[in-house]
Amino acid sequence: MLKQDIVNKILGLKYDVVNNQVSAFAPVNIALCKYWGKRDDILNLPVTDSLSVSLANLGTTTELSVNNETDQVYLDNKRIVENSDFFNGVINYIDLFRRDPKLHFTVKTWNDIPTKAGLASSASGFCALASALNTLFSWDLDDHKLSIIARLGSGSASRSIANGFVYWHAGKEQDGMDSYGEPLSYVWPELMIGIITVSSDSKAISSREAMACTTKTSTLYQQWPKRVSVDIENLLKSLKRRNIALFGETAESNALGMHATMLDSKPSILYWLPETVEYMKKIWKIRHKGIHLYFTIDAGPNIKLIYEKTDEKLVREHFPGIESEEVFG
Ligand code: 2P0
Repeated sequence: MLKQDIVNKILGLKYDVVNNQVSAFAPVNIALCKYWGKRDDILNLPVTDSLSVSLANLGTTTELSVNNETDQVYLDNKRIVENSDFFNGVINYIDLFRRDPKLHFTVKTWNDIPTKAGLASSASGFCALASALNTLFSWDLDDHKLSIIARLGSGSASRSIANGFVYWHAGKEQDGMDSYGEPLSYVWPELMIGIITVSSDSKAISSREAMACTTKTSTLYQQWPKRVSVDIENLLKSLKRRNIALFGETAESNALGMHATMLDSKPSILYWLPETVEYMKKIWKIRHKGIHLYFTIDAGPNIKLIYEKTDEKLVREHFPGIESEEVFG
């Protein structure tokens, strides 16, 4: 099945531009139980469910307008050259929705976080773009359909549709109509995420390639779906009781489990830098003193701290210069 089939199924074959210029924002989301491995790599359908938390104040803002000349893409106020990876990523996605070949688009996008540095900018980026298209064409999509449309850009974009906790159902259907992000109603006002940027360089190997290599070659990966079920159960339990120990331990261990499957790939994939490991050890040392400080790491070398507001002062003392975010701020 092709992306275009899903777009036609959701939107029909004909629609017109209703607004000439629109703007949309989508938050970054941090996976607490990771999406790692696809059951369909065209539609970005995952092997397992995943669960994330969005950072309400960090994300991507995208301005979309129509013009009659040529497609233009800007990132953080800089014009992106045609046929670069970024340009093609945006325009190939927009092509799924271009009914009139004479219609051209200007896409201006601003990220609050480094692009492609394992800080989930593709998630907020494609979700903001999907959301801007939704307004431009007045599709009036509900969360479920918007999540599916965003997923066609990037898998994790399916979870950037809302603030707070979002559960991405892997689904079983071949067309993926049952694979979407569902906002959860749990609120945890004390919860904090701290971002330690070890490096903002682009990663050498994309998540897509790394996932494909892991699912094909890692023996450990065979255990991954089973462990995800247990981790999700524990995360949901921890959310009900706002149990930071269970929450943090589960998220941290899930992230390390994901990286273990990558190390077990042939060839091995390792996103960490020496500083990443130093920070991990430092966090464990602080935790041994009884502080509820945990971390998660995505497909990059950067660290996201997980803790509660009561420990904000202590965290700032140990990690000066980190960017800390109130999840429900
Ligand atoms: C996640 N990551 O759950 C996992 C954890 C990275 C590590 O989703 O190929 O950019 O576009 O579906 O969404 C990053 O993968 O991959 C990701 P595609 P995506 O957040």
